[in-house]
Order: sequence, then C-alpha cells, then structure tokens
Amino acid sequence: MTKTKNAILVIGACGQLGSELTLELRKIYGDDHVVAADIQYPKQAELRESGPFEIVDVLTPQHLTDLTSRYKFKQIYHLAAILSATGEKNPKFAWRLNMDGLFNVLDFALEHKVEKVYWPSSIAVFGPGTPRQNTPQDTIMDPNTVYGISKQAGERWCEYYFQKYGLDVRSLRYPGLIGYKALPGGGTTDYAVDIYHQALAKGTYKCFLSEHTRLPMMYMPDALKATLDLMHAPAELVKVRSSYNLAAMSFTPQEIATSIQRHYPDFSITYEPDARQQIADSWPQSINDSAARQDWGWKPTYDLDAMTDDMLLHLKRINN
Ligand code: AKB
Repeated sequence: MTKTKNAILVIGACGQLGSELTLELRKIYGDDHVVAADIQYPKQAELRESGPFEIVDVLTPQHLTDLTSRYKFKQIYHLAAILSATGEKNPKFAWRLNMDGLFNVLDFALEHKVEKVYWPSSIAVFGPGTPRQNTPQDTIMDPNTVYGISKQAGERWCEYYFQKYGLDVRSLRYPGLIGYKALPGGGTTDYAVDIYHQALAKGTYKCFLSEHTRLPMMYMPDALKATLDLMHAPAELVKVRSSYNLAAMSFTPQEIATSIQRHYPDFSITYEPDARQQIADSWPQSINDSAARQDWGWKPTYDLDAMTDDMLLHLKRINN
C-alpha cells in the first residue's frame, strides 16, 4: 500500500472550527493530503466528499497508530475538546477527554516525528481574579470551569513538550467563535451564533446571558486566518509556546441584537440567564493580543457590524 506522505491530520474535524479549517487546509495542501478525523462521520457533504475521513477517538491511541500504515503526517491539528458549558455537566469526563486526548496526540507526534502540532486554548484559561479589561498575555489565571482548568494545564504541557522534547506545538487562546457553516457545541459564547439563526427563523431570540454581558468574540474567517498564519510563521517568530492571546471584537447580547436590527428592525431579544451566566462573568471582557500582533503580524478584519452583514447574507442564501 502506498503511503500518503506530508499528510495533515485534523482531529475534531466535524466541529465548529474543524469543519471550516479542514476545507481551508484542503485548498492549501490538496484534498488528498488533509485527513479529517472525528468520532462520527461528517454530516456536512462538502467535508465528507472533498477528501479522506477517518474515525478517530483521541482517547484510543491505537486509532492514531492505525493511521500510520497509510499516512505519514507532517502536521496535526488537535481540535477535539469538551467546551465550557458541557464540561460542567460531566467534569471528570471533560478533564479526561481534554487532557488524555492532548497527551495521546503529543506523544503520537513525538513518536512519529510530526513536524508541527496545533492545539487550541481559550479565553476560559482566565478567571475571576484576572483583570477583565484588556487582559494581558501574562497575568493571573484562576479558571473555575473544568474546561478552563484543562486548557490552562494543556498550555503548560504544550510548553513543556516544546522545551523538553523540541516538539513544535503552537496554540491560540480563542475568544467565542462565530460562523455560519457549523454550529458550536456546548460553549458559553454559543448564543452569538444561535442569535443569527433565530433572527432569521423566528424574528426573536431568548438569550441565556444577560443583556450587558460583554465577551471577546471573533468571526470565523479571522479565526481561520489567525490559525493558519500562526502555523505558517517561521518557528523563531513563535515566541509564546504556551498559547497566544487573540482578539478581534467584544460585544454584549444587546449590542449584537442592535447590529441585527440594522437589517431587521422588528427583531427582538429577551434575556433569561442560566448557569452559563456565571461562567461568562468569570471571563475577560476584552483581550490584549499585542504579543500575537508583534511576533507574527496578527490583525483582525471583522468588527461586529461587518460580521453581522456577512453572517446574515450567507445564512439567508443557505436557507433559500
Ligand atoms: C466556550 O464558550 O466554551 C468556547 C470558548 C470561549 O472557548 N467558545
């Protein structure tokens, strides 16, 4: 059997970020060289049909080893994780999946001489003791969700593998991600995606966060660009080996509703905060990403209104 050399593996390829990142990587590296992997087959036809797909459960290292008879991987994007809200429902399992999954991938990468690994961190690494405005790269980190604790520990392990074993691991602390192609699963920032779908479907939205809850957010094209720019940066420019702060915009539920009302003046929003409010209240309101800007030239493109215009345009097209 001939092996595909220089392959790229995307674990968690069916998720919100993975489904879009896989397609971008296929545009750059060629469809056959980007292997999408997840615990279930992709629902999205484009993802299913455009290139190879493999069932991989990151908690089963043998699934990764089995792939080595057919692929020689040069890069791995390990995106599989349990997010903040879902993590609180089953903390022990979230810890196991987020941490053991990361170890399995890092160890596989070392053993099989993978050149680069990407692993996402999150603003969830911050907590109630962290300065909430313009949160610095290096500051107090006292996360109080299992997701945040696992991301903070994961950051330390990524840096450890880089320093002790020379593994080129790169990472970004994503804010809430918003895109029209796939739904997020189980996060505290998910409302900012759902609100667009509900605006078009019902003209009204019941928000699980209160109206003035300000959180850092980013539109998917910016998140994809940041991820690829970081991965393509020369190694010597990647000076932060835990995870880079990354920012684009910050807004409240009331502000995103106002942005939607520019297109749909009758759109209305109500507020019924649930357990996710407490998580949101422990996170920063805005992020200082000057290290990413200085080290490898990060600069976002979309603000709230530009994102709203684009989201609504695409969702209307998809719905028709
Ligand atoms: C979540 O809300 O859990 C995620 C995140 C900010 O990492 N979107």
